[in-house]
Amino acid sequence: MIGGLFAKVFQRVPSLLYRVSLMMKPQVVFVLGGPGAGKGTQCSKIVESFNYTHLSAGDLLRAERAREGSESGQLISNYIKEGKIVPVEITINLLKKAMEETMQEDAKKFRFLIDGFPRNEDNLQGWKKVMEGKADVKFVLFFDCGNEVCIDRCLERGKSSGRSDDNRESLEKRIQTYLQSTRPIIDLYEERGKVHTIDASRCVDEVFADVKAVLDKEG
Ligand code: UP5
Ligand code: MG
Repeated sequence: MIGGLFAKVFQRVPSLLYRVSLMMKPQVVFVLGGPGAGKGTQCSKIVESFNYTHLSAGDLLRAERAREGSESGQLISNYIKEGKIVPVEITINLLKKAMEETMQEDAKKFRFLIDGFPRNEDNLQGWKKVMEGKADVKFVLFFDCGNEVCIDRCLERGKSSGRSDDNRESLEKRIQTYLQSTRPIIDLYEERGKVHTIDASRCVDEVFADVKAVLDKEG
């Protein structure tokens, strides 16, 4: 009787372990789009309704820039102002650390929105090198928005954001970087059938209605 019970429990251990190990593997949605397309705004709304943790690569870099004793602070500062993409070694370490810390705090928090990354080929290679096999990229949420709308939104925000790159000069560079380096990455995922494109030029709630429909379907 007791032997039978043990046998049953032990039979289930491998499947339980398998399920736990699946649970522990981070599930990632890359959130991409031009500067000011509304990535951060929509990620905040997603977090309110779905079990995701929002990690903005730009926010992590800005925090590292401000951290006392940071060896990369000055480099990050220059890159951001010039709208250039910071070398991936810096960004990937910040993302990995943030993911690990989140999951160490609460193992159930294994779903991540990675906002503003990967932005170029270097980012993609860095992700592959460090994270391939350790995290699953489910799909890309692409906030598609015209350049003029993007610029206007950032300039408007620039009146109060204090961001060193919310000015016309930096914005023109950010848009160029986006078109030349980030769009090809989105296209690459598109070819693999992994992109959900959202028309981000509409008002916040209309955009979110489409985002919600995607997440309801994809989980
Ligand atoms: N707003 C938002 N949605 C709106 C809507 N539907 N209608 C009207 N207004 C809307 O929104 C921008 C502004 O628009 C806000 O005022 C908002 O209220 C309004 P936000 O949600 O902040 O847009 P987002 O797409 O997040 O814009 P952000 O400026 O953050 O995008 P970027 O991609 O340019 O900035 P990020 O912080 O990701 O990166 C900054 C820099 O960091 C990069 O240029 C680069 O130098 C560096 N970086 C790297 O080097 N590597 C990385 O991996 C990431 C960043
Ligand atoms: Mg943002």
